[in-house]
Amino acid sequence: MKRIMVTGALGQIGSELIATLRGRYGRDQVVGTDIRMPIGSDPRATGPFELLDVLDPNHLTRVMQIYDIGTIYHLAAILSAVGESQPNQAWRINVNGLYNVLEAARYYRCQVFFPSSIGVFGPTTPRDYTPQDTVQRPETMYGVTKLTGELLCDYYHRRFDIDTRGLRFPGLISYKTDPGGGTTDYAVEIFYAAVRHSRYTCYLRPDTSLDMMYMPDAIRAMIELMQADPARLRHRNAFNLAAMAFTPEQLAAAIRRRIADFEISYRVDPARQTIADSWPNCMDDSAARAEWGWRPEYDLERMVDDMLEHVAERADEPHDSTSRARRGS
Ligand code: NAD
Ligand code: AKB
Repeated sequence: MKRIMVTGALGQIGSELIATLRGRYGRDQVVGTDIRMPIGSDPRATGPFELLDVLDPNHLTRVMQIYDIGTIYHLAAILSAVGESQPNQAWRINVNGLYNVLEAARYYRCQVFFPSSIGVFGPTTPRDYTPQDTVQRPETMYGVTKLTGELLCDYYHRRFDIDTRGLRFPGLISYKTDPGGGTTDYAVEIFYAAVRHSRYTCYLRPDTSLDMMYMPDAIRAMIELMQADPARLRHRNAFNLAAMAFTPEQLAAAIRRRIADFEISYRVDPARQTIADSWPNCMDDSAARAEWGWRPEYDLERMVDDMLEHVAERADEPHDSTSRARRGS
């Protein structure tokens, strides 16, 4: 069996994806790659791992040849908040990096997974139950790069018959690896702040509704889409994907039902608020449900129970609850 390669494997999604893929297909079948290396007893180091910059096409193809890669989960990217402060870098990594991956996939005839985002929509898109096929005029560099990615993946499928598939992820919530500088990171930070200090200062307005998803659903969705019968896929790049939509005040209320003295206050960051205001309140994911049987397992209540349990277990570990967006790393 040809091997699977994951780019950006040390990020929020990649860290959990390589563990799941290795559990399913075997440790040596999954090659993690990133511009950083896992260190010490990091579980992500238990299996093949290569230092790889997706902006280096020669190194990319060499790694693919050495490991006989048949499938690429291309996760390396810059997220929305960091992307707005470094638009040039966001374009280079998100677009040129994807282009290098698609060219390599064309050469080695690989299947490619591309993660798109709710960021591909903009203020002129219908905000409620955003349709699968609708207006896409994003106003962030992140959105521009993700929309370009969707189009490039469609093109490589149509023109070169590459099996490209993609999902428009909502904000992802997880406890194993910190989020990487997005607009939705508050929905992770809030749990650490609640468990440690019983209070959180949120950078979005209390009524800002956004789609969110718990990481186990996101990982399952990626693998299910990649295994789906291609004859049933009308959209490929990329499917709207939904599980729950909530505002900061609704999430805070759900946490308060479990931590009675939890308090939330608000100090709005205009940059991230502007991004959030341009994204949908909630998406219609009926195409994913119809074409490959998508069903989320975690709603708000179940996600909050699970997050609080696991974040409490990690309460003694060092953790910087400010997101990478604010830290700029
Ligand atoms: P992340 O920021 O946590 O991880 C990205 C990884 O890419 C990092 O480990 C980083 O070191 C690596 N990277 C950066 N530049 C690189 C380069 N030039 N070459 C190789 N690796 C490089 O991101 P994530 O949250 O894991 O997101 C993965 C993908 O999913 C991204 O494309 C993102 O746009 C998309 N996505 C994420 C979310 C979310 O909420 N996490 C939502 C929608 C879409
Ligand atoms: C971000 O906020 O940038 C990501 C995303 C929704 O794409 N979480």
